[in-house]
This record gives sequence, C-alpha cells and structure tokens, in this order.
Amino acid sequence: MSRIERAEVFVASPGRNFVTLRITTSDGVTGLGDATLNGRELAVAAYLRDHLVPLLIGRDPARIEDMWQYLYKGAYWRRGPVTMTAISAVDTALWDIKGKVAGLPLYQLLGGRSRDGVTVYAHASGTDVPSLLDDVARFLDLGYGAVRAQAAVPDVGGTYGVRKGEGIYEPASTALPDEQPWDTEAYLGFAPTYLEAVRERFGFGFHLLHDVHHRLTPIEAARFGKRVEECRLFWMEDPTPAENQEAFRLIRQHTTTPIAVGEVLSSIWDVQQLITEQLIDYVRTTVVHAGGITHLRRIFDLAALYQVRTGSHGATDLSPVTLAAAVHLDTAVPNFGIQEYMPHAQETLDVFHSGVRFADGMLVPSEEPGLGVEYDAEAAARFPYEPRYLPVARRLDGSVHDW
Ligand code: GCO
Ligand code: MG
Repeated sequence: MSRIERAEVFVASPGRNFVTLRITTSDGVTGLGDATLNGRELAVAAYLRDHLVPLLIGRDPARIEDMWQYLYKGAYWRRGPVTMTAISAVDTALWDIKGKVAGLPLYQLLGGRSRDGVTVYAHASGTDVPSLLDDVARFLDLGYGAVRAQAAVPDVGGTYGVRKGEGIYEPASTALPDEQPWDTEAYLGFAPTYLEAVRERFGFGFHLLHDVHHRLTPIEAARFGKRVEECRLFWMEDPTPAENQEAFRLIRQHTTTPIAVGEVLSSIWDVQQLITEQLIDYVRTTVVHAGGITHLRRIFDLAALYQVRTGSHGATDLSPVTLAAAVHLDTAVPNFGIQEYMPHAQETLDVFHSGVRFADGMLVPSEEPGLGVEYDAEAAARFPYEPRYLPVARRLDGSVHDW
C-alpha cells in the first residue's frame, strides 16, 4: 500500500507571500495544498511543520475523509482559521494525489462537469468616478461578464479595494499594519452614486458586484442595500461582520439586494444559520480557509438545499493551488454562482505552473490528472518570505473599526 513519505512546507514570496504544502507518497506521487493565511502566514507554516507533518508520515494518502476527521477531531480544539487552513492544505494535497493516481482531473472525481466554464468577476476600481468607469470599460472589453466596482471615498484615505496605479491590488503591502481612516457616512453617501454611474454608462448587460468589506452595522447595511436596489447588484458582499449570523435577518427584512458572505469564515458551523435560515444568497467560503475540498463541498451541499449559491473568494492572496481547486469544484457543483478572479503576478505564475485557463469571461480547469498545478521549489527559493500585514481601519475619532 502507498504511504505518505514526505511532507514539505514552503514559505516564499513570489509577488506576495504564500505557504505551500507538498506531500510525496512512497510511489513518488506528489500533491499540493495552499496554506496561505494573509498576514498570519508563519502561524500556519508552524502548525503544519510542528504539529501535522509528523502525524502524516506513514499514513495512507487514499483515506481523505478519515484524514480530515483525524486532524479535525484529533486537534480537540475546534475550528479557527489557523487550524482550518492547515487542514485544508493536507486535504487539498490528498485530493491532488488521488486525481493523479486515478489519472483524472479533480472535477471528474467530484462528479464530473456541471458546466462548460466557470463565470468569474473582475476587480474594477478607481481613485475617482471617471477612473472607475474607465476600469469597468477595460474589463468589459476584456470579455468579463461580471465586474466588481470599488472607488475611493473622497477625502477618506486608503479606501478598501482601490488599486494604486497600474499594478495588482495588494492590501497587505506594508511591513507593519498601515492604519487607514474610515468614515461610514461619507461612504454611504458616495458609494451608491458611483454604482449608479456604472449602470448609467454601461447598462444592465453584465453583472455588477460590490464589496462592503464588513464596514457597516446591520441597519446601515439595510439602508445601503435598499438605496442601491435600482442598480440590480449581483451581490453586496460582507455588508456587516458575520460573527453574529442573526444580524443578517435585519438586513434581509429591508432589502432585496442579494447578499454574499463567507471569505473570513472557516467552517460549516460559521455559516449554518446564514444558510439554513436563507439569510444570504451566496456563500463565499474557500478551499484554503474552510477545511479543503472535503469540507467546502459539505458547505456547498448544505447551501444547495436552501437555494444558496457559491461565490468563492479568489483574491491574489489565495495561491494558484487554491484557484485551481476552486475551479474544479465550481465546475462540478450544481449550485455554483460565481468565482472571484484576480490574475496573479508573473512572479507567482513562474513558481506555480497552473493549467487553469481564462477565456470569454470564464475559467476552465486543467485536464491534467489532479489539480493540474506544479510547484517550482527552486524558483520559489529566490523569493524569501517578507513580513506583510493587512491594514487596520480607524474611525474619525481614532477608534478601531472593522477593516
Ligand atoms: C475579496 C476580499 C479580499 C480580502 C483579502 C484579505 O473580496 O477579494 O475582500 O480583497 O480583503 O483577501 O486577505
Ligand atoms: Mg471581500
């Protein structure tokens, strides 16, 4: 019987920091898992190296479900992003190995194709309304059928989601957290006007999304959702922090703007009430932060019972390993909604060789066995880890707000 012989943890910064797990079996088959938790990378690397790798050696790589239960229940301490990200990496690597052993791309193991391609949304942003409109136009010209729109709130520095210059949007860009101002009233006055400007200029022939990024209270979110109903958003994302799942009922009672939640959550229990009480329309948990393919599929299946669709997180701090795994799942599940897509930097793609392809506003998975991603450890060694933190938001009176 095949055994897990080696498990290596790589921490590298090709374009940005990534933590990657590579498992090798006694038959010489390798599998990859992403273990990147933005701004807390080394905690997951240590969890893997010090606590999980010793448990993996000698085990049967084919027993994926059993391994998940063993690592989850065996920890005794439940849930949490560090634990769940570490378990995700092991789970994803084992699915990659299973696909390679079977000679099948991962989506085939998950039940085969439900669709020909995975619709993605792009990130348009602007430092003001005209530059946002130019950016939306650019993505529509590139063939995207769905675009997220974010613009800098006038006189409030460092608005979430706004790219500086030509490069890739990267919020974790400083060696210590950047402290940025936040003004709820200014945002509530301004954001609806640029969403309206986008619809006025480009019409309704594409999906328009917006990320509130946990900034509002439930009643403020209700006001926002109601105000932008005429824009017919595909969704408003993370309107209020989701620790209190109950809070979404209040938003729901006031607006028909669809709601998406989940990128910071790590288990089915974190979204249970949101799903079973139909308080959201899209669940955005991901392969890397929510327990891997095994656990995410469980979340998606629960969501399907309640007509909640998927909308997996896909920012560039999720490595090409996660993007590939997400695209395989998206291809297979019946209740797929949309996939976030921000193309990675060239340095990232020089280290992760991925078979995921973009065409006509859609991603398609690789036909290679497993995930269809290879990791070039030699190339990665040229990019050592660099401390990088996400920003912290402060209200105008100086107190800390949700970033
Ligand atoms: C998104 C997210 C990201 C996160 C980032 C944090 O919708 O893409 O909100 O931009 O802020 O992934 O690490
Ligand atoms: Mg988001």
